[in-house]
Amino acid sequence: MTWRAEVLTLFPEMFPGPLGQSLAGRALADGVWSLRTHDIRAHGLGRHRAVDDTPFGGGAGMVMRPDVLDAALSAVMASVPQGTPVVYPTPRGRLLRQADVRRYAGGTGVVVLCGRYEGIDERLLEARAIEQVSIGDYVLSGGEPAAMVMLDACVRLLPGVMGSALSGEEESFSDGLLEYPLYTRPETWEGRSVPDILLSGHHAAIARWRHAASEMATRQRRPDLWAVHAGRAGRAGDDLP
Ligand code: 6GU
Repeated sequence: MTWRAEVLTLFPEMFPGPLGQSLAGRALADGVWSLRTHDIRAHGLGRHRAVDDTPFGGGAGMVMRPDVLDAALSAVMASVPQGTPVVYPTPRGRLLRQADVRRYAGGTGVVVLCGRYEGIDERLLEARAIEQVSIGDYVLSGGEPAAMVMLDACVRLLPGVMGSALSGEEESFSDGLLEYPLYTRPETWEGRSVPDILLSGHHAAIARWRHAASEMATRQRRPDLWAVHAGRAGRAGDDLP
């Protein structure tokens, strides 16, 4: 069955963008997944098809109207399998992790609601089952690039997409650690040699070296991941309300 991505956006022309290239693009052409965009403005109000208005309480920018977004979302939900998750990319969301990506990829697809301007009316998020997800602690001008990031992460996990099934099991986060460093030819470059162990042909010793290198990289670069791996803390953010 084709895994379905349904994207609600004010900028449908941004898609497929990078998702039309390389691994994801080939899988899209092969029918492993489908991508449909839905122009939120088609549900806009009045002669100007308004989708937003000024924020109650004052402040900069515009807020997307809940009635308009609900009309757009309802039209899409009528066409997707029951239980398809709706994801709203926002820096206010919980951080997207590989476990979430696996869950989305393991289902029938996702509906992604891309916001623009300052954001969307909170009541829509309360009234509908919408997962608010952030791709990192920085601010994007809209949800579309974040939607592409999420979809890329999902699509590469779909059956038959990755070049080698093994490369998925050995990558960063598959065991909660960063990936070990990689080397290829030439054996010496700018006076730097490849670690001898990797040329030894001793597969068990190589596996041990790589595991130790993964642990070292994780401890040094991502103490937050290391704490979880070592069982010394809950997941980051678990203590938030
Ligand atoms: Cl998921 N969306 C937007 N608009 N900005 C972000 C983000 C998401 N994650 C980080 N910044």
